Amino acid sequence: MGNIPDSHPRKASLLSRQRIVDATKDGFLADSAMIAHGRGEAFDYLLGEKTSDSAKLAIKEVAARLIAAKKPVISVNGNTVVLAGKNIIRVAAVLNCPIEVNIYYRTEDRMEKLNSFLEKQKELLSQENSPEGWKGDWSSAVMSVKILGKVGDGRIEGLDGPRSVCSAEGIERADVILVPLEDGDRCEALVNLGKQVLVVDLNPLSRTAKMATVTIVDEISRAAELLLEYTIKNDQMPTKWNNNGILNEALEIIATNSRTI
Ligand code: PTJ
Repeated sequence: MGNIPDSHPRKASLLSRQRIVDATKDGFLADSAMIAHGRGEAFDYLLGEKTSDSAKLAIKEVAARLIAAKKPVISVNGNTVVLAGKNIIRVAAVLNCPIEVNIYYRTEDRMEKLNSFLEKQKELLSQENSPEGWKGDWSSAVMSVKILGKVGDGRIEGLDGPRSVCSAEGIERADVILVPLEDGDRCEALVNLGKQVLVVDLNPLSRTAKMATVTIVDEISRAAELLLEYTIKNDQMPTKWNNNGILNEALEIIATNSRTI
């Protein structure tokens, strides 16, 4: 995969696909991770494989709400860690908020692997220069990001079985949760608990996209990069957000692109 020329129009997509393939072999991902990724790819293709202006507005809104939150948390699953783990850690460092590994297909082995992967990434990122526009001690900001989730001492009321398990210090007590690639039931349960649920989902028709407080209809690695930029910029307060409006705009883009393909 290293030999895809930069000029290849779908280079980013092919590299992401390979990351998913490699991480599956290494046991980081759920068996159905490729199916989920493929569904995402199909929607991304229809969206033109770029971040729309309305998705940019949603990313800005998410940045503002995470900054204004009292107890924010970023919940990550396997696909998110593999595709956007580095920028998610950078965002958490800027926000000074924890990351919780919370996976749909929970096994001790995957929890352990994802957790130690993020801890290793933290060490690497702590050696890098601080991101553009950020001032302060980057190394200590990165190393202070707590990776939660191994201890499942919290519960999400309204869900049964392993899906209800979470960290008491993370999701259970959070007022604002950023949770990319969320599933519909859990999104609904978290909203019912009075939490703000901020999601990233390429499918504007998914139950998650419709249930969430703010939906970013964009690919997670692109969205995470912009979220980092906007979180550092910190130039906006949360607004009175019309999430249905943003979903309709995504559907309009798909409709327009479908006519011109
Ligand atoms: O790591 P686990 O055990 O938590 O499992 C993670 C997956 C993603 C396998 C699990 O949550 C799952 O099965 O998800 P779904 O129900 O298939 O939903 C995935 C949603 O994410 C779909 O609506 C996809 O369109 C969307 N999606 C997939 N890839 C991306 C994406 N959205 C943004 N960026 C992507 N790269």
